[in-house]
Amino acid sequence: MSPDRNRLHMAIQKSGRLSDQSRQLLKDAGLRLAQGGKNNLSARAENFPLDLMFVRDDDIPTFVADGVCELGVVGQNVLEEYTLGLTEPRIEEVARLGFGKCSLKIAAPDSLTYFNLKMLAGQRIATSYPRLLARFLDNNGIEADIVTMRGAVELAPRLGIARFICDLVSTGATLEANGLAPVADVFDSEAVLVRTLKPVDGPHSEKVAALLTRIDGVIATAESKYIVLNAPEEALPAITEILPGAEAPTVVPLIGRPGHVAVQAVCQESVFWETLEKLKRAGASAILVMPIEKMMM
Ligand code: PRT
Ligand code: ZN
Repeated sequence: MSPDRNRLHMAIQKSGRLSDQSRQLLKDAGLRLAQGGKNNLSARAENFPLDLMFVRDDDIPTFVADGVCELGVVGQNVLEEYTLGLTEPRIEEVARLGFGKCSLKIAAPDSLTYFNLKMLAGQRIATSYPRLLARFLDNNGIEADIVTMRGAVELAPRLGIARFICDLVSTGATLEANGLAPVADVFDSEAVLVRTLKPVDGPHSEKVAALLTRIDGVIATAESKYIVLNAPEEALPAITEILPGAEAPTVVPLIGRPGHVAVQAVCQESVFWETLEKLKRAGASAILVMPIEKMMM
């Protein structure tokens, strides 16, 4: 790969749990990605000076820390494991992306009827995240033997490699299928946008800032809704209280209905049916909830 220095570079996972949503994020940010074959290592954005590099998730922190890519999308689990091995900061998290959620957990054989962290002392624990596990054990004053495996960690107890494991869990089905049960939470993770801490030159840093603003907009829009409703004036304090994450709603008088107003607000948190029911009970009527297509703060 010989990167074109007039363009930005972003590392995303080539194929795996984060690939589709990483690409979708960029599409939502208005980038048109050139169609390439599945085996392509990179792709150009046609309408923004950005090249995407498709790599293994484990390599993303290195690419970004080294400045080969100014930006990247990676799981906090992979980022933190990498960062714990550095002597000085070389990469920083700039935004949480809300997908790829999982949790690094310690699991024990499900035959175990009682568990206490102290029971880990002197035991062997298999994991692909030795630094995160070592920090957790350290924080809890426990000395145990960490067995590092690159994959198939859940097989370790059956193979007699370790009694306990420490692995990523999302639904818990893999643990269950292997006769294991979660006993302790080590680290919660989701996909994040990362940037290099290597100095980025002038014109480049403007492009980075422009892209980050767009991505911030996409993240804000994902949860946000525009709410319009009618209400008697005296119900306004209660209604403003209920509107999730709405600052300073717009209030306009309703012609022909004295004492009644229309309220408009951007809600930056999820709006559930329960929220609408509460609004109605507080006196609101004609409640409309609309998606927001684009937003720039
Ligand atoms: O080839 P490459 O190295 O890029 O991919 P990979 O196989 O290392 O990674 P991949 O695609 O499996 O995961 C990429 C990232 O997705 C991880 O680093 C996490 O940030 C995130 N993620 C979210 C997960 C999971 N959920 C997840 N459930 N990563 C892995 N798992 C695995 C887990 O290791 C276990 O084997 O899924 C199994 C457990 O799932 P449940 O649903 O049965 O609990
Ligand atoms: Zn990987």
